[in-house]
Amino acid sequence: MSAVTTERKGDILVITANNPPVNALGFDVRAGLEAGIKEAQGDSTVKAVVIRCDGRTFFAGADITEFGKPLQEPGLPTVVNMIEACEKPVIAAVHGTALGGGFEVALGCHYRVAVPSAKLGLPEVKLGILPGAGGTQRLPRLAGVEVALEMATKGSPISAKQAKEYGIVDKLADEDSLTDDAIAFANDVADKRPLPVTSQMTANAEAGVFDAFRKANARKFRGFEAPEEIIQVIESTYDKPFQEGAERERQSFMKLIMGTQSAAQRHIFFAERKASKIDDVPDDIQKRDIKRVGVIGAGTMGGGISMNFLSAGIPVTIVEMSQEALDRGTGVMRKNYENTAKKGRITSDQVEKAMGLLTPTLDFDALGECDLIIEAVYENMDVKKEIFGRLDKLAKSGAILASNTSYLDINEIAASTSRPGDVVGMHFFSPANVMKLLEVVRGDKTDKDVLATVMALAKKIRKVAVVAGVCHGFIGNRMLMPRQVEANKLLMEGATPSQIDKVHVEFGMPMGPFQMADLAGVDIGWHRDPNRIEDVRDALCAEERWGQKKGAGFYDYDEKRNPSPSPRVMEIIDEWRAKTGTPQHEVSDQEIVERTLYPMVNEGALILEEGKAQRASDIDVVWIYGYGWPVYRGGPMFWADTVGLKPIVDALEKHGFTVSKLLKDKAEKGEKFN
Ligand code: T1G
Repeated sequence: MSAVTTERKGDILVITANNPPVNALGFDVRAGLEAGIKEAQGDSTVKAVVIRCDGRTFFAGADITEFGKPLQEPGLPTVVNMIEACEKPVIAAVHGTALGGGFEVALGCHYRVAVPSAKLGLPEVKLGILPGAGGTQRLPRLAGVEVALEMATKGSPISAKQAKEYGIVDKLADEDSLTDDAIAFANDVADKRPLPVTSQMTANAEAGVFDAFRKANARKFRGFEAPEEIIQVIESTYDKPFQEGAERERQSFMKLIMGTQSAAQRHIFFAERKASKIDDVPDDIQKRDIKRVGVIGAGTMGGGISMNFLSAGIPVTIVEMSQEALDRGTGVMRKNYENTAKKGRITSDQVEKAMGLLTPTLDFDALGECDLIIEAVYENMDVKKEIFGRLDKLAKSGAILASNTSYLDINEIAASTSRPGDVVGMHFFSPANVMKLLEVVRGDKTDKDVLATVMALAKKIRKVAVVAGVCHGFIGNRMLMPRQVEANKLLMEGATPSQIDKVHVEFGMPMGPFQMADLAGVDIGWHRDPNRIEDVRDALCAEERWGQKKGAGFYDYDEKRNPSPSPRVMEIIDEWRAKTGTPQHEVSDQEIVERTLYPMVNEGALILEEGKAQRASDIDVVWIYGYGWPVYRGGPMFWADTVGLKPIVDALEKHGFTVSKLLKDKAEKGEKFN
């Protein structure tokens, strides 16, 4: 079946592409479009052209799987320029998501007709590149510089309605008659001489718009190369002839796509999708039907977890021990929704709809109606085993019993039931209604259909799910531990909290180990005996320096929670350096990298060795979506490949670490993780 076919509808030639799953603009599609335009040009009875796609969406962009391979002509810029140069009006019929090169094809057309549910966007920046088929030239001319800067540097799609307001879409069609409406539009303009976007006046730009845009987005773009490159391309070409601008765009495109950041971001694009696949579970396995979710615990985690399902339209029964705790929990959920509505991200109707799906109750037995029950209570194995013992008796047959534990043994919890096959870990990351990562912890006896059901549900609630095996801390928190141990040691040896955190923030992390401790709570896991002081952390906790929530932790905080280095903390650290007799030395930033980041790679290799993660790219996904690892570095294992495994092994051995067998073997063989 050809990827592109043509069909006459009266005077109109309809060019249809069909390249599942998303009509990516691979070679066959590009060649087919080229042939279709040539057919229209060569047939005097053709008065106008409609370009459309079968399936779920208009072109979703260039075929990312072709990147890195020799380009097969015609390249996409050539095809888009051909469309634009056609002497007959070409109309794009847009549905689904016209993204990247797909949007650029539409911009090369002379008109755009779209259904209201369509979205149009330039997500190339999320792959570390830029619109490389004229998007940086046509969009400023069509919709203005500000719209082009916003769309191209942030990569978020806009609705067809918004696109019409910007002058990008010429007509909104009915959802169920797009092709007919596009053909009718084509007939209306058939006798008009097509006016290519690039023949229009160059774009106009307010003075200072580029520097103002840079300043307003400096924090968001920190560390990324592509956004600044895009700003420079538009800034240097918006008032120049199209050909000159197109050449500048091509140069920047080539520079970015050859770079490490783009390789990292493309790696994560595919890694995120690969993570949803479980090697020994067929995609088409029958999944369980989840009509109602039960959540035990209406605290921070239980409330956040519940919101994910409510927002996806799934009813939730939430159980607490006291009315006061229940009211507090549901109040926090409502407040969270209302805050989101204040930002314009959801409507007040959506708030009421979500909250309307919530059934708060003190009646534990109400969980008997649920198809999935998620326990989100205190991190204590005895408490969890008691709860699962009760669930075993009251939950309906086939209900999935999940724990939100962040490190406890799922096998031990499962053993407290007569149905270990129904038991699984669902480790949400706080705040659970915001963080995208979900670690799905596979017990030794967890049934395959339970895993498949939870993975599919994760996609429905817009989470990125990664399967982890049972071990202390699963994948993410397990790798956090060696980082924290070493950070504490470096503190004793001469480094300061600020220096260590600064190295991590400059690396691209949202915050360093001590900033993170202050945010999460220095007192998490503390024995709570102020008289038992065995290290710096105990000393801080004994003085109620529990972190941001107390206005003081490793840092001092003002009323707006702005941190500043704390003289008192340095006194405590100095006391403990003396008390333990720890030899002091000048700690370099490089040593901090080698002793806090390299051990994470080593732990990741152990996780792979033990089979607690399916693939190295899964570990990368965990750290991007669970901890804010900079996506332009591709995750810990991808980043290790870019550093080189041999230098990492040498540094780990220099610092006295025991290097995992897998890491050592790969280093010796010159292999990579990904
Ligand atoms: N190329 C190749 N494969 C793609 C693809 C693409 N552009 N987009 C998606 N796929 C695959 C994906 O890997 C998965 O495969 C399947 O399609 C379903 O995707 C010149 C150079 C369109 C919103 O960045 O945002 O154009 O895992 O699971 O959740 O300027 O896919 O099933 O084997 O994501 O419904 C710009 C990327 C490219 C869009 C659909 N375009 N795609 O989401 O399904 S660069 C993009 C998406 C470019 C030009 C430049 C989403 C989607 P598999 P999915 P979904």
